[in-house]
Amino acid sequence: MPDEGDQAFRRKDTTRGRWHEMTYGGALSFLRRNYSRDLSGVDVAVTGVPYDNAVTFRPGCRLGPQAIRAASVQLAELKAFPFGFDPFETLSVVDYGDAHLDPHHPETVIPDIEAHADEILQAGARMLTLGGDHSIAYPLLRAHAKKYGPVALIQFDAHCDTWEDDGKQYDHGSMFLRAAREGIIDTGKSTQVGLRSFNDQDFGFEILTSPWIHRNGIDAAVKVARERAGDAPVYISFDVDGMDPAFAPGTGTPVPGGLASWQALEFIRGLDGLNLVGMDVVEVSPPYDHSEITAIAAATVAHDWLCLLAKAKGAAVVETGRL
Ligand SMILES: [Mn+2]
Repeated sequence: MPDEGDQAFRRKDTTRGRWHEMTYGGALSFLRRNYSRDLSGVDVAVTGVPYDNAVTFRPGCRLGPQAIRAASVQLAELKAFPFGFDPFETLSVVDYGDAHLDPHHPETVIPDIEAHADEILQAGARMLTLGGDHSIAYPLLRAHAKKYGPVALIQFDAHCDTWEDDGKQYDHGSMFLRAAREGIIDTGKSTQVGLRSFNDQDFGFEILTSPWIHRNGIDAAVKVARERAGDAPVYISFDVDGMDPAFAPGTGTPVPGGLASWQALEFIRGLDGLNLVGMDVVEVSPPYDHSEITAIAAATVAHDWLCLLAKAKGAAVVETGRL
């Protein structure tokens, strides 16, 4: 298992022959970082989970990691906006490649993602995970809770993803209820951001719907999420369908009335100073995207999270202009 996947980079024995792997997965490298499986001294490992068997409507987000990596390259050139620094002068980041999965044995996928996450977290790095459908957050949360204890979840989404299932099924609309019941999310410290779907219960989450955010503004929304999280370990799960289809058309279950990309970015940047332990960016479906709109937005929120980690580690913000 540890030697499988990304064979173009990792196969050492021969230049000949074909090999079996997910041809739709593999590393292009996020933000032009080095591809590496050596995590000594590494602060953050960026990794893809190219899996979309758990979608309920349009598929395609197994191609998300490659699209987000490809879209990220234009952020790799200049100093980060609005921070005014190069985050990689402070923060050591590698592209760890993708989790190697066997989608034709779906019962293996959850444990394999969790093992992949354990490998990274136990080596001492934080994870920035590129999905994949939103179901991948469940094994990621299990691995993070093993390391950090129950996490405060800040979930960007059009949907609550806390619907009941039969306890055996694995879809991208029920995993946060399962995670809450397992105690790996502290719902009392968690916030769902941008919702515009209905569920009879909130299961203890604070829900900031998109209409509420549109009426009350980003600052008020950020304040709620910050106060709830306190000093708890914060895991951000960013489903791109939290954004409006105008800003994120390339996704499987788009819902009108969502956040603009600027609102999402302002929200992420507003989480500065919290105990940020992990992030995933999920549900980018390139076949439904146009002009890389969705993939660029996804790459940018991920990039800004890295900048917050760099700032927490001492990178000095340079302010020019009115921010
Ligand atoms: Mn979701």
